[in-house]
Amino acid sequence: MAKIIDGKQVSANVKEQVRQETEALFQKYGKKPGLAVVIVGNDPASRVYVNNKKKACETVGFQSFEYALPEDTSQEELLELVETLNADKNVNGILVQLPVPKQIDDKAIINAISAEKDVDAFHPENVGRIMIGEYAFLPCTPAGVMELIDSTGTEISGKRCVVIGRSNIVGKPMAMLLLHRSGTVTICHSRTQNLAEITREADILVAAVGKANFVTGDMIKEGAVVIDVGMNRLENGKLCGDVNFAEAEQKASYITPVPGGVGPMTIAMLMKNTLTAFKAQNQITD
Ligand code: L34
Repeated sequence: MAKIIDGKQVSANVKEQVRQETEALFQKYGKKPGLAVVIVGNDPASRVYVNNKKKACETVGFQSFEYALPEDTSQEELLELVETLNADKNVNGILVQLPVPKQIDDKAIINAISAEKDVDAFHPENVGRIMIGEYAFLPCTPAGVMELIDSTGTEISGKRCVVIGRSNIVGKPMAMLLLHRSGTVTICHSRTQNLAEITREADILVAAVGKANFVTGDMIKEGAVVIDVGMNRLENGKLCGDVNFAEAEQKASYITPVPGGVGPMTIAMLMKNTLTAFKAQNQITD
């Protein structure tokens, strides 16, 4: 029976570290980090995530600025807001919650956010830095997954790591972070043949597919560490990951729940990135 990785606890530990450092820096410099979160439209899931981000800012002692824009906001209007936030000295981190409504090109928005304030690490400059291992911040979800794996004491070096999903936001950077830690990494996706054969080799399996209960027990190696990035809402309103938890917990050594696994870590790592951005923008090196 698998041990459950408590994402709430691990995220609380990360946030507590951020809180303490933030307080110490405030004592010394009289300034605190500021995070601007922009939400466009009325997606209820995005609303929940943005509220959780605001709450986390309070917990760690950051200033947070929320911009809730209507569903019919134009790309030009959003770009204008991003430019204003780029120039605002009180804003150290800018996050435009995705997805944005269809009249807005998310790439254009991401490109417009100044790379130093891009606490999601979605800007091409930051993505490129991750590829060469010289980064200021890591994308929040993959970075959170690394913390969760590390919380189990599992050695990554030399292990077979399989990532299911190849998105720019999770799958691709996830694979890169595991590679930086010397995992032997395979990325699987919708065109992968014999998927179960590949996933059954994984010592560390990360599911980022976006399909409820996609990973079944027979796809998991005995003793594997299973990380579920999925955040699927069932018809009954219940949240459900990409992994069939009841089956997987019979095989895995460690497994993350949904909710209470990767989601809270995404937010904790956002706090960490915002603190990093604040320090860099204020030339604080301690
Ligand atoms: N720009 N857009 C941008 N940055 C991000 O990092 C995100 N992401 C993803 C969606 N769009 C984004 C998030 O914030 C996913 N995501 C996210 C953040 C937090 C949670 C889930 C996804 C979260 O708090 N999850 C809780 C349950 C929340 C609920 O009840 O619905 C959990 O325990 O998993």
